[in-house]
Amino acid sequence: MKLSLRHLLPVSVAGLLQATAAFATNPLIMDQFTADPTARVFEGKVYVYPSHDIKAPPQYKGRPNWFVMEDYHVFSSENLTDWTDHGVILKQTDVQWADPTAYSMWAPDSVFKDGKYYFYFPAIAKSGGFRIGVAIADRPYGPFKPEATYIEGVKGIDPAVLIDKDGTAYLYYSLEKLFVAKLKPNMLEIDGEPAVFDNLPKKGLQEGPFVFERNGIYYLTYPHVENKTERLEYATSSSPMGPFKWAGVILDEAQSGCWTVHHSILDYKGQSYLFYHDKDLSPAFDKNRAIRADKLFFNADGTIRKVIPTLRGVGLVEAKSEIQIDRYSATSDAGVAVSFLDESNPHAGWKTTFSAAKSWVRFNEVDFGQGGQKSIQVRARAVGGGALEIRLDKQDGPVLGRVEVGQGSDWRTASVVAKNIPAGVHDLIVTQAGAEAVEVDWVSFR
Ligand code: FUB
Repeated sequence: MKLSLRHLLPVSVAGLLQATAAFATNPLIMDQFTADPTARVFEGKVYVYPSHDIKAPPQYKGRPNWFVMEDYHVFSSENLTDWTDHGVILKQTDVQWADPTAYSMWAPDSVFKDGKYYFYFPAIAKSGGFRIGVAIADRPYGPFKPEATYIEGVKGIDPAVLIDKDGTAYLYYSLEKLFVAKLKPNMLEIDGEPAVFDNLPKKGLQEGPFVFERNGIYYLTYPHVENKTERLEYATSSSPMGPFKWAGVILDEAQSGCWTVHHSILDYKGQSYLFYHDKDLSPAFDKNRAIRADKLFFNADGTIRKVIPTLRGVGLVEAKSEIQIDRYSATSDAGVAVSFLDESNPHAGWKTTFSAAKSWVRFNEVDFGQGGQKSIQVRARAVGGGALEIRLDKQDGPVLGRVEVGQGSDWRTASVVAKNIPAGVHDLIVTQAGAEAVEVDWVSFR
């Protein structure tokens, strides 16, 4: 079970605390729905500014089965494993110009300039239509104070800001197509008229632009509906204002059928990452999404390699933690299934069911530290009684232990003496060792 501190606290206390939880795998945040992640490096840490999907409250009178969003949280991490939720940084009722009945706090961005953090967000204005506002803070986690009015001359959603090498800031946003406008040095007004990027694919919605510069190439990355749902594409230019030339696909349409795929791209400690979302916590309703991260790689010529989405994600997992093997790196061709532990509460996470002799799961990058852990603990159940074998690095790697799971329908924590536990980072292979099916919640080395 993947639980955060928030699950253990009364709501009033949780709202005040900076809750920390180890979410090295995808999705990154388990205790709430999150979408549209813009990741930035501030003060040496990764800060992720997502939007916040919620279930429609009774007072919501907008479009049914649509995005419902009333506020923003920000999450930070130094290691991409332990994420701190800094709580609500801005809510619709704080914004004078926004319609507080619209629940339309869609995809945001945050940038740092001259000692201040500028948070750009869309919302439906009291005067009608989507507008883009700015809120300002001294720290990346707020408190953010919204400006009294939206940015004049801009109508649309999904703001993203690039501050170029010469200090000039550009605002990108979308309204069916993608737009750019230069920002004045005050970061609050546009300088001149917005321009549309109209040489990108002519057919299908484009939104969620995210622009960055690398080795003199400007990359405009964006979701585009080429077929049925959004996929991530990119185009390149020698100028932040374009024209941008279509260059390829970064992420294919989600296999889950999630219609949107808002994203951002970040370099952190020598590695590039794609932050994006899917609907892991809400398979039947793709307006309740969950943010994810996977590694992204450039080719030597500056082109971007397609990202293969993973459950395993990007953070190292400590051996002593409750290792969620349902976020596996690979499995045998048959005999392994993943499902919610509690169908009525997806936030409680998943279980792995092994249903064939020798079926296996590989979970990469477990950090054993100095090694020498004494026991293997497995939270599991096996109606007919069963067993698991846990090996290191490969299917015929050293056996760390064989865990017998007693017969019964209750979840229990089985324990066995651990052997051969090495130091450092290794992959785990968990295999069904008996003939009977076994369900596993987590594995831990203590
Ligand atoms: O989250 C609401 C909207 O869905 C975003 O603004 C779009 O980019 C899409 O992800």
